[in-house]
Amino acid sequence: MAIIDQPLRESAATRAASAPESADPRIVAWVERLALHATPDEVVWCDGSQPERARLIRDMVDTGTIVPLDSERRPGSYLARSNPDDVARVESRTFICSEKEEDAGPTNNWVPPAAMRETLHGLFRGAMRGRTMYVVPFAMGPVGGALTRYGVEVTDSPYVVVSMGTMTRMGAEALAQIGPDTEWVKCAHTVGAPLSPGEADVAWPCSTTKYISHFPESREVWSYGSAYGGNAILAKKAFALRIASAIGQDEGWLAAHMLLLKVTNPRGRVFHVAAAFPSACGKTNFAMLQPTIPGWTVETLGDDIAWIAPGPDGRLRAINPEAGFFGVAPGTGRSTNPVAMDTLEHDVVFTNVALTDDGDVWWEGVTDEPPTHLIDWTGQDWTPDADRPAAHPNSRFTVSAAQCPTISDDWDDPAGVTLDAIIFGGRRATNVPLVSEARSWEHGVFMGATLASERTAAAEGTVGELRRDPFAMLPFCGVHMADHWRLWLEVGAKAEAAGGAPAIFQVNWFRKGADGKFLWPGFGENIHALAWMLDRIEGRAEGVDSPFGRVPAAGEIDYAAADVSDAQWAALFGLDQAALTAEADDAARFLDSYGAKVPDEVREQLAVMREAIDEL
Ligand code: GTP
Ligand code: SPV
Ligand code: MN
Repeated sequence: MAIIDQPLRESAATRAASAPESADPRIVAWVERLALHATPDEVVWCDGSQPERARLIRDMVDTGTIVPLDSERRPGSYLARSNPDDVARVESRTFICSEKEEDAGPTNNWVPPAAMRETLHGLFRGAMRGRTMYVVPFAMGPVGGALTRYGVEVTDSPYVVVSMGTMTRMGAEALAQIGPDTEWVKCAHTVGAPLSPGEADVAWPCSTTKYISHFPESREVWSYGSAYGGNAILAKKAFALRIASAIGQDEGWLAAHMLLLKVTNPRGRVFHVAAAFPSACGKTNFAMLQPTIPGWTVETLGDDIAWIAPGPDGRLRAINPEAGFFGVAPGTGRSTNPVAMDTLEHDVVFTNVALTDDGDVWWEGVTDEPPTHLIDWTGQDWTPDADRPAAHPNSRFTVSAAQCPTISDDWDDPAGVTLDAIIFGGRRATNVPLVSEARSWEHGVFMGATLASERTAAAEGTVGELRRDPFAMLPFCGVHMADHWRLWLEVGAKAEAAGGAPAIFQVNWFRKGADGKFLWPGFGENIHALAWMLDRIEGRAEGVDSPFGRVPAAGEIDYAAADVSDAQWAALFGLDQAALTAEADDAARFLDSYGAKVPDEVREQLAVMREAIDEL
């Protein structure tokens, strides 16, 4: 072994030493150490150029990791099929390794950092043998921007490199920004599938052992064994939410699992809105909303993550730290999300969707009727009589934000945009009304803290089961969740003192009738709820009180225009005292599960809600 390893190690170290001139010595040293330990065949520093991307894509086509799609139907686009055991985030294998357990909180898997480092050290030893180690410098946010942060991901997956190239500002420009005083996040990733000399590779290398480990204090992420999405594209959930939520605690800003959009009303007034919905609950769709009410325009700034910080005037400003969309394919179609369909016409990497006989992609919901024959996401023949979906429910597209037709001019403004409204929402078959407005910032924080949703395919677990997903951050909070709530209270209080915090609302597009069908048509019709929220901000709508805050008064939303009947409308706002009491009891148990750190302000809001329920 040692004899084989020796020359490889030397070549790896030599290449690491030949890092770009602009590379900070700390990065070079870190890469060198990692290369000596993980023993890749070679080390490649990525510059983010088009030729580099083309080379990586060619290599992946050669190894079968991706399949080129028909160049007339879908120019510049590819299909990747993952290992069937590597299809979503693995929350049970995601760890927060803060020094103190109380800083991770009861809803994160905590492992003492020293123990996790030892485990990872063992796993990473020789893990990249037979592979190339890519060094991927990246910026989260516009390069040079005030809220922008930097990181370096080291990975042995070309699929991850190409994904990082789409999802972040990746390459030489980002690297040049990391100087001796720049804080940068270390992201180490391996698929955990070393190759022996002469051993043939597989299309999607990964391991049955998986560790997605975060060290909030030292701003590090170490990911082993998966190449899928948030497990491996470490700029995204690992850095921009888990590590960023820890940085935000130290610096007084908020990392949020939120889309960002700009909306212009018929009178020309512009609003910026951030919305938190749990995974696979409609962020991408809402960010690309095509209003059905004439005179309203919605533009897209981001579809998954927002960083929110006090601006120079004290009001809250937000940026989308990402540069692309890693969006859910199933359910995306011309009738639901035409903007996404336009965005996906070229230069897309699809993962785990089905392949048509003419070299294009297909997934459930893209057309009403499936083609008569497909190759499904596992590579098997598929016909409409098959009793399994052709595309995996968590199949996704990776595409540059810049090619979205509704992308807003200010989506990459380094200063960010001033926020007017914040929305929380989840999938709730019962209880939660279509739309309501928080009575205060504290009430809004309570709405976020007690947010619940039925599970989706975006992570392992039983689809449909109700779980609390505070701030849509349950799987993404790198700190104790109640500390996250405390920070929200503090940041809001400061913004209010400085001239105004955004108004907070709650929505639910997913309430069902007795027949089990959605009561609300959703998608483009969601503008009715959004317009009401912004009318409230402008003082053009009054609303009426309810246990959930202000809800639309009669006549304030023209639901008939959305083809919703009076009975459906009533059901969308139906209040069942017994069910709401049970809901409040559940919320109380949920808050208790976070112990003494739960802010009094949040508990007080539950008491207010209970009183309102008792009075029904
Ligand atoms: P992540 O990328 O996992 O964070 O998901 P997301 O929150 O961006 O969710 P996305 O917009 O991709 O939507 C997920 C699923 O919900 C898709 O199948 C959509 O078609 C569906 N969906 C989105 N908006 C609506 C809506 O207003 N009504 C209904 N019924 N379904 C919706
Ligand atoms: C989510 O699950 O919320 C996603 C997909 O946006 S992933 O990047 O895999 O986390
Ligand atoms: Mn998401």
